[in-house]
Amino acid sequence: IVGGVQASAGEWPWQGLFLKISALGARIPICGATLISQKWVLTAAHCTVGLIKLAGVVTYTDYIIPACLPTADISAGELCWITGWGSTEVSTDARNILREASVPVLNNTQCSSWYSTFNIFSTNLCAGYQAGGVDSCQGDSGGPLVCADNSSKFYLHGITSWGGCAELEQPGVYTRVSEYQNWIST
Ligand code: 4AZ
Repeated sequence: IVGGVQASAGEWPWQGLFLKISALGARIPICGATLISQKWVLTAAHCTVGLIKLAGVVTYTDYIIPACLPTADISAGELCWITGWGSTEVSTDARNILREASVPVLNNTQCSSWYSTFNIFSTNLCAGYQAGGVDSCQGDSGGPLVCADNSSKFYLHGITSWGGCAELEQPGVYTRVSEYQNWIST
């Protein structure tokens, strides 16, 4: 996360992390993930495959709580939260402490005009600022973009996917979770 702050313990209790165990036993962070039930985690397809079934059943605690799945699409202008252990600047390695930042949802037409050489599909959601400065980055992908409803309940609206890292007119591109509601729930 670029342009964010450290999260406090238990603030984002659905945040997951995929680690690779190297041949020498080192734990190497690969991607973020989001807990959506006692058995299932959502991540980005380029991390592994999108829906991961856990080997066991997770016991919820104050620090382990799933994010809700959205029941409606999110509107442009809504302020949401991105979290992860990814880079805090362009081309640096992942960090040890979870970080958070808030970013507004952009409309896809605006986002497409900035990403002129890439396709922005209706299954994408863009979030960030025209000037950049606040964004997800390398190592955050697969992790959540959550938005609170008016009773402060958090819904998973995006899965961190691709983009620049906090650069001018290159907002973060996320998977629009509301477009995958049927696939996730069946
Ligand atoms: C990455 O490389 C990455 N700002 C993830 C998200 C974004 C850029 C890069 C979006 O994992």
